[in-house]
Amino acid sequence: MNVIRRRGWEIPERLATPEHYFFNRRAFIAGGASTLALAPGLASAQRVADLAKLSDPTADLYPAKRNAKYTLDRPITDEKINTHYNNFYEFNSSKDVAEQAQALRIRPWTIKIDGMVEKPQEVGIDDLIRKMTLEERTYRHRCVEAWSMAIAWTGFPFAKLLDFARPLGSAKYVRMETFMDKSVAPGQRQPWYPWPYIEGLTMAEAANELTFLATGAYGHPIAKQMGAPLRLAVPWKYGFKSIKSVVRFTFTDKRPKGLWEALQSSEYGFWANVNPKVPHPRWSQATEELIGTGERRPTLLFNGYGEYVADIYKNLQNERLWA
Ligand SMILES: Nc1nc2c(c(=O)[nH]1)N[C@H]1C(S)=C(S)[C@@H](COP(=O)(O)O)O[C@H]1N2
Ligand SMILES: [Mo]
Repeated sequence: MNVIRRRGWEIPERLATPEHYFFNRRAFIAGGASTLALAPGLASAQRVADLAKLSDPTADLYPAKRNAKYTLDRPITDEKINTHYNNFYEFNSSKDVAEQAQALRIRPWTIKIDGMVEKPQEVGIDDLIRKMTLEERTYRHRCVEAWSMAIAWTGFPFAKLLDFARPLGSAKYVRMETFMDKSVAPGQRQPWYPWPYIEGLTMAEAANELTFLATGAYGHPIAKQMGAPLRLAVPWKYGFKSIKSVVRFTFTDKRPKGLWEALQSSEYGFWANVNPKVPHPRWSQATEELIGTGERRPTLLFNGYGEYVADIYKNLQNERLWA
């Protein structure tokens, strides 16, 4: 992400507080995997991943069977690269958030479902996951900053969440919200961002077969820096629509305003569909860099997913669909 409103005093987080001391203490307290916790070099990325796998109550559901329908035109991005190049502004505004994000506690984790639904409810993440059938899907991901990755997500279609949530016929949008906890997420102490992170979809977008809620990636529960324990994947839209670490789904008839739209509406809007012909106000969207390989490729309309989603936008040509 890239916003004009960067203040002179907004220093890169990696030059600021040594949060990893804080993280080490937490990982220790979290316990559960005490042999790992006692091992030297705990903070290494591999050990963090091992710890997550051991302590996740749904770890037995991975790896899930791959859905062969969704294929890629490029190799899956190496997991080490993907887990060390992330946008997660709750922690910091560099791509280097992996270590800080380990401070997030992802159990217990309650999802609230409210607004225009038959019955508002709260559900624990493990109960929700066990009501679903997990599958693996390979999707491309195109950030508005003109880089891309390819990921093997594990999760379930958003349509299954709709079955569970039972929204009323009068609901027009689903508004999603990320956790809010300044004590673990230093970025949330930066008051110029309109926290919490919000994103929204129309009901037609939410119900589209591509719209996916990821609980895992690379064959195991999803890494914290990628949005554990539940994140959205809408691969025909710019990456900022794919909200991480969701705690709430609200069904509404008002169009939700996302964090980036609230911050800079001249650059980031509601629809944010990928289109190589419509430049961002400050850079071209014609090509993208494949993270990890350095390769540049032409960007595809709807990020290559037009056959699934173009129909949604047929009668919306007067809307700002591409930013
Ligand atoms: N809560 C939250 N969700 C978020 C973001 C964020 O900063 N906070 N960044 C977005 C952006 S700009 C992108 S490109 C993707 C990055 O996902 P990744 O780190 O798994 O590649 O997450 C999106 N979802
Ligand atoms: Mo992004």
